Amino acid sequence: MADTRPNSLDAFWMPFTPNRAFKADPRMVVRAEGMHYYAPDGRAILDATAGLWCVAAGHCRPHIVEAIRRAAGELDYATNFNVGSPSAFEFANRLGELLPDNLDRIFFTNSGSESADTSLKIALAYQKARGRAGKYRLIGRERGYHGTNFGGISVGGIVRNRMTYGPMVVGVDHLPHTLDIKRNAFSRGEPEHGGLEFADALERIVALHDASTIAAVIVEPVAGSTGVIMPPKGYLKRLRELCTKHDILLIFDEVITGFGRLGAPFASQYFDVNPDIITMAKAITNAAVPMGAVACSREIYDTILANADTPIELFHGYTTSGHPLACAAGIATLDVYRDERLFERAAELAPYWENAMHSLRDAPHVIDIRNLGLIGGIELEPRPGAPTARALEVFRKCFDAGVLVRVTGDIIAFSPPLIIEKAQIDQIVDTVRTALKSIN
Ligand code: PXG
Repeated sequence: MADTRPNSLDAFWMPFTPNRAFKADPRMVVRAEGMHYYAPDGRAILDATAGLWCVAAGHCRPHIVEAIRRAAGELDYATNFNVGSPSAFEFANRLGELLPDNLDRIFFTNSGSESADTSLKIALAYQKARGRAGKYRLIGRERGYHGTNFGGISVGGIVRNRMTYGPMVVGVDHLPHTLDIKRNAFSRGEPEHGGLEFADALERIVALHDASTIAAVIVEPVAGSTGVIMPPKGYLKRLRELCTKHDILLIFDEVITGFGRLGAPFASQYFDVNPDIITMAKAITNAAVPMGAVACSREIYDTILANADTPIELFHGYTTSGHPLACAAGIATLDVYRDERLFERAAELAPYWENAMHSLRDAPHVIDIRNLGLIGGIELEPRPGAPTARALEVFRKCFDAGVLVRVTGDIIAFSPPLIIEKAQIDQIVDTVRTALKSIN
């Protein structure tokens, strides 16, 4: 086997990673297939996180790999500024078939962060195009995660992602987050309490700023990155009602919930709530090539096109928007989802997954367990004086025992590929239980 050891770890500034700790004690993977990563020594590591919520069809799927290889040798790059390449049109059409009715006008980006910022810019452009330029405010949510660009961190609500970066985008306000462990601990699926009152907080924001100044509300249907927070029953429907009532656009950031995570193509369909804009990324190409997209209603697209006062209707885009390799990967990924019925499979496995997650209720340090679709979150009581230490120890112990989990704060998060087998769900639970028992 080729020598896969890098000669130095210094140059690569790793994202969202304690660089010093990692480089002192590195953890590497060099290969992946199906449900597993492989360490340099050949050890298999079960991927309980689908990479970072993105490898929904499992790793290195041959149909996707082949499509990328073919595209790379056929049309390596073409700009989509004024010159089209067929795969971008084909992929946009295919996405339109999966999305909720009428959300079939697709703008391509390269990541979830770019999708979030693109969606906010489209919301503002739409309000201006229809003669409501005064509607400029953007409403996010506490603990929200919409990537790391300036728009996304402005509407986002994770303090460490915001506090270093100055005033950010102005004219932003935030809804309260929906985590309520006191009332909803150990809920199975959508929590019972708080749906209407958390959503009705939008009425207070409207009362404060007036609806005539508000362009859009952006939320994750299920908040992932912050540590898996479910929408309580009725919450998203109520948000939709209020946005409609006040003529405010509703944006769902489906970067983690898109492509079957909840057992439907998008969370919008799972919750039967139609937003005006959906952002996506990650599993859009099974993460085999970076890509994101923003799906807009025809009303938004048509309004912006009809009211443009220059030939270019929207001054926005990326050199690699709709990149041929990404589109080829995306089309092949949708084939795999369809041919293997992976979204249905996620729905079928969800009850087993729920029982497995909640079987950890009596494990040490556990103060809450949350689940929906093939998402799980286990919240630990923080170690006094050392928040996040417990979860990090669990992460390391699980990795050493051959299971990759995610931790954020004192929450362990799970989002396995949709191809997971029941025995592998059992392996995850057993490994986490052993890890929890072994720490103090
Ligand atoms: N929106 C949402 C809802 C996300 O979850 C992004 C936007 C940004 O996507 P990009 O592709 O720019 O990273 C995300 C990303 C975690 C974790 O541990 C989650 C994300 C990224 C990194 C870690 O849960 N989500």
